Amino acid sequence: MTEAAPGQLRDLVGRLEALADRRLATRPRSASASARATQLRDHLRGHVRVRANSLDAPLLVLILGPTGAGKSTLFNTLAGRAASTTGVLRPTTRVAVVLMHPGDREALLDGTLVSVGADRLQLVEDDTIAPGVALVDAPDIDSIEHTNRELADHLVESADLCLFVTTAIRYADRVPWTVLGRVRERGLPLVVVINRMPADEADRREILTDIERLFVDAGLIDTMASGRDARIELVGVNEGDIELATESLRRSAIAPIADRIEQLRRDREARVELAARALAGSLAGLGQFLDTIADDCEHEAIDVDALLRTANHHYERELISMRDELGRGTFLREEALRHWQRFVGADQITRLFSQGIGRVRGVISAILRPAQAPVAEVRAATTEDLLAVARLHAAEAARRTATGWAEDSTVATAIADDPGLWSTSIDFDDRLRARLDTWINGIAADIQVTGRPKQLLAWGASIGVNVIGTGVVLGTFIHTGGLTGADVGVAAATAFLNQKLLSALFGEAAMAELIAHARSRLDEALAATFAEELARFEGLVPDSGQLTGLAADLRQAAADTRNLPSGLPADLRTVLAARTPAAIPGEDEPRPRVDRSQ
Ligand SMILES: Nc1nc2c(ncn2[C@@H]2O[C@H](COP(=O)(O)OP(=O)(O)O)[C@@H](O)[C@H]2O)c(=O)[nH]1
Ligand SMILES: [Mg+2]
Repeated sequence: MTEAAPGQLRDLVGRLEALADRRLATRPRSASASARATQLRDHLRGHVRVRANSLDAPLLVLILGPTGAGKSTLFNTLAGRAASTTGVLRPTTRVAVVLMHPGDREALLDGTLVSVGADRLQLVEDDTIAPGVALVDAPDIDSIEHTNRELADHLVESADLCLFVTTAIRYADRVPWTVLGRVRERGLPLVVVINRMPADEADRREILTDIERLFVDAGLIDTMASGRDARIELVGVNEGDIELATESLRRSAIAPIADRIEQLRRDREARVELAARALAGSLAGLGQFLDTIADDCEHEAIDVDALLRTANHHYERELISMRDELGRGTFLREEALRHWQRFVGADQITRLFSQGIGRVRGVISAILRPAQAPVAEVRAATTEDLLAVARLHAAEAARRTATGWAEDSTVATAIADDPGLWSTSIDFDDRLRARLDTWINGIAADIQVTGRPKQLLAWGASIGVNVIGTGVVLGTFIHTGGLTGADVGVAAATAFLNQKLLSALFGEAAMAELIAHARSRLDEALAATFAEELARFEGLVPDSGQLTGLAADLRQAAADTRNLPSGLPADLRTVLAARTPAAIPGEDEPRPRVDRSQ
């Protein structure tokens, strides 16, 4: 035994709680994965933390089972009063009814019950019972109301002992194995109470044998058959007469259970032993549970990657097909091209070009009349036409991505709930327009840089940087090399003249460089806008790297949990029990054995 053991456990619990919170923050994608994450958090907070702090904190004995099994009747009988509503009208128990000594109230509300909402608790305080054991009547685990089942599940995570109530009449179709599976998984000590047993000895034996067989089939047997320390015990309770005033049975009818509770109330050592057993069960189950949650995270990371690949694929494909379309210049409206063609194709210029570029440079500025250049018109038309093409392609990518994602159950709801995801986002035009403005201004800046060493600034000033810039803008889309035989007409003619003009001003190489630079910056602007569109989808799923990182941390924690000193709960028993003065009268009395055939 080491004093360090409880500290080591508490440190681990802190780490595990942080992992549970991280897992919940990733919004688990399936109902079962989500339930596991919630169970881990509830279990750590409501049980492991509480027990790591004290094995002496009040025990939580949970009465659990399907509707109509007689849980509330059992509870009332143990409480000695009609504390919990019983009856055939369902559902009757919507809250957790807690019978406790007033002295245990604070420890329970700050510990085991800390995360159960006050509105879900009905506290029944009784100062005539001994402190140390709280008895809880849970809502039905098969309640049609989701919040009732949720509360019952929550209590399973906190309890130290589960009294699972079923009836001799309908046990076969009334044992909800999922809950018992979790009880087993988290190592919660379990007593199965078979209510309303017939008086006939042979009938009783038959029922018990049959129930035992069901537990074998459900894989719960290995913990059942091993005798005195078995985690599952079967206890039969005879059919009794209901006392209407107290909605309960005669106490003698439930003697085996009443004796067990009484024993725990009387004997501190028995309580500490049960608390240690519950904690040991928890610690034994945690490693596997953490690994399962790590599996969940890894599976999700794979699913998320697949979804992201689909989305990326559609946006990339549309971006490529849009680039292709832009490179052919066919998206530009003819009207604007015609105006530009008239401007750069003035008779004299065409004639000058035919005389050789070197000689025309000096006179171009004299011939071109910047005031007549349809700069604003071409610029506006180009921007609008570009926007229209981009919008079409982005909308197509969105539609294809949404269609694909709608097939995936984990994001289907998010996709269905947001009609905006099926098209471009509302501010698509604004964002792209702003980028295109920046792009065009960037071209003007490029021209000034390119023009300086060639002493073109003076020309630029007289022709107008904006005019030349418009030529470069158009040159990005229409160029003789990119036009095929089919694309004759105004685009081809304009491309030819536009190129002549630009190469006359800058020379072939500098012109090509200007245009290449403009094209790549346009690509960036479009890609950035598409990336923002894609981000709307990416925002719907957790980051897959975050999920794999979390999985790795969970696996490490699982290993650390397995590496806890094996005798730790016993160590805790010694360390924690040593802190509190014992001396509750009667604690040395032998513990009565519960007879399985009762
Ligand atoms: N006659 C008789 N009725 C019982 C017995 N146990 C439970 N009941 C009745 O069965 C019904 C359901 O019991 P209740 O305690 O409300 O079940 P719960 O839904 O599990 O809480 C009630 O009408 C009880 O009076 C019993 O041993 N004998
Ligand atoms: Mg009830």
